[in-house]
Amino acid sequence: MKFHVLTLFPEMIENGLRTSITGRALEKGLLSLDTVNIRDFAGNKHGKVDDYPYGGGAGMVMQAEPVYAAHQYVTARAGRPLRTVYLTPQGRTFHQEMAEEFAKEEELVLLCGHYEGIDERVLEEIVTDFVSIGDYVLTGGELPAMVMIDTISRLVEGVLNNETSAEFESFHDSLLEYPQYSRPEVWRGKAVPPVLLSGHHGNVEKWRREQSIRRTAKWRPDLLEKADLTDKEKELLKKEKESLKGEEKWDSIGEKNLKNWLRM
Ligand code: 4GS
Repeated sequence: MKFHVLTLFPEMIENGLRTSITGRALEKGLLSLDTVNIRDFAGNKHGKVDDYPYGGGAGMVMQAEPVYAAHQYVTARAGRPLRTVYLTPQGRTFHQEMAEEFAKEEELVLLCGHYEGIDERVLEEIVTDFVSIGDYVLTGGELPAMVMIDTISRLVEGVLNNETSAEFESFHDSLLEYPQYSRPEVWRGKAVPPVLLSGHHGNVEKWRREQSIRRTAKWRPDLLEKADLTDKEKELLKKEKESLKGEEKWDSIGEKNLKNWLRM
């Protein structure tokens, strides 16, 4: 899959993505990353691409023409119109199913704004999808673009070591992941759940599935509505719900640790 990123900070995108799993996938040619510096399309020798907002107000606005020219350059090379995402708090909130949809595209353009945003007129001309990564204000669309590319990339065949591992993870079946443990067997007096050392694959799978359901009920009960549980699992859940009520939540675990750190 090919990602084209239109940005004033291409090095931010390059540094973020040519690392770790996405970095290896890019080297292998499973993914391709084309960062396009909007400043190269400034149309003036100073490379100026922003100006004051009409009507006044704080900050600067990215001008329409350099963004349009950069986008034209990318689509002309592709030889066809490309799905173009603009990262903005005004967009639809990004989620896993959206990533699955985008992963079907062969090429995707991501447009990153900086400063106070981009002249509305060019957005109306080129953007097919307005996407937000959450309700908070960032300095630019680069981090959101990287979040999207990272999420979409791991759905591309071959990017994860194990081709099947993406489908077993969080959100695929609307359940949270089960807890993970590694060596040593006992750490600070805390033992690894014995079933994981039993070598009984069936029991391990059963325990993990139960943990996923328990944890989802405890931390993200909203997700359970979408999960498809067997009748047996729904029974289990009913029983668990009572005992979950008395269980410690992250807030109180966090509070306890915070008091320790502060030596309270
Ligand atoms: C987001 C966000 C964002 C908004 C970009 C202020 C610079 C900034 N983009 N999801 N201008 N949250 N963008 O905060 O996508």
